[in-house]
Amino acid sequence: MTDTSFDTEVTAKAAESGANASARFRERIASSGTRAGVVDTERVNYLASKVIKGLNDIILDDKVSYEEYNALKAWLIKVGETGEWPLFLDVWLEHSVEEVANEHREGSKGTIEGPYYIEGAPELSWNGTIPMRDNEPGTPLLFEGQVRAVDGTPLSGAKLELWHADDLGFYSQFAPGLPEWNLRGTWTANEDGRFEIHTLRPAPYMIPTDGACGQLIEAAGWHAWRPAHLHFKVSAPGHELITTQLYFPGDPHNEDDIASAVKPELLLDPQDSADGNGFVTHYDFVLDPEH
Ligand code: MBD
Ligand code: FE
Repeated sequence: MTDTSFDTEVTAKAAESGANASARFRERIASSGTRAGVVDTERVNYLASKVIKGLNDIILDDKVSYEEYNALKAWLIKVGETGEWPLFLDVWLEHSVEEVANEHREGSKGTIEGPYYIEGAPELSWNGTIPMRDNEPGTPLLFEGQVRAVDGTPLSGAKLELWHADDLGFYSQFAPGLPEWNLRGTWTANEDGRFEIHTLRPAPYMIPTDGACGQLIEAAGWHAWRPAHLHFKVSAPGHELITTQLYFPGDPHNEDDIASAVKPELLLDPQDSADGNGFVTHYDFVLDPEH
């Protein structure tokens, strides 16, 4: 008998995950209570002028034709129609924003958040198992370690949020047919700042190919892959929250991540588990003090 339980995921479309990512981003901006999305007039004048001049310089230097200009226009319209602005921006620009934002850090390296984070994942104890389906495909992974301050003090009660794709590369709440919190959880470190996260080893991830981003990738002869990755947000009172991702050695896309988000410090070292069932890997998070 053929197992058809994952068919809904296979039909996930760029426009659906794009629409979800756009809606989630708008909600987060609206509920943040900050002035996120509002930038000083002087700064807008400076940056917008620079962007427009940069593009005009490219058009003049590279003698861009009407054919190319209209292809760009059609493509930009499609990015909006397929809801792929979050995907486009996070894949091709966020890594530089992150580099600027985290330049000052002395603790663990961060990297980009990407378009698929959702606040409020189920709370688990320091050694809990991530929410997953009964028949969830994938190899067990025990991810254990400690959260510390830069001076080495263990951060008792630190919070760790983890989200990752399933074995087919789909994120819950962005692809259809998955339980709401599938492969998303929030752990609270114990008295010693330690945690033991039980999850599955994620598979390499291909960004949707049937939307505007996929069209660009194909037209330019690029590839759509990100290496397998675990997304984390780690925080503790009085310390700067860190948003990061961790990767697996030997993944062919660690060297050519479409999102340019891999750093050598973010590679794990998974070992065969002592009980013969999957992998175990150790990683410590070091948080900078809040300034
Ligand atoms: C992802 O899963 C991701 O992490 C990023 C940065 C972009 C697209 C999909
Ligand atoms: Fe991701």
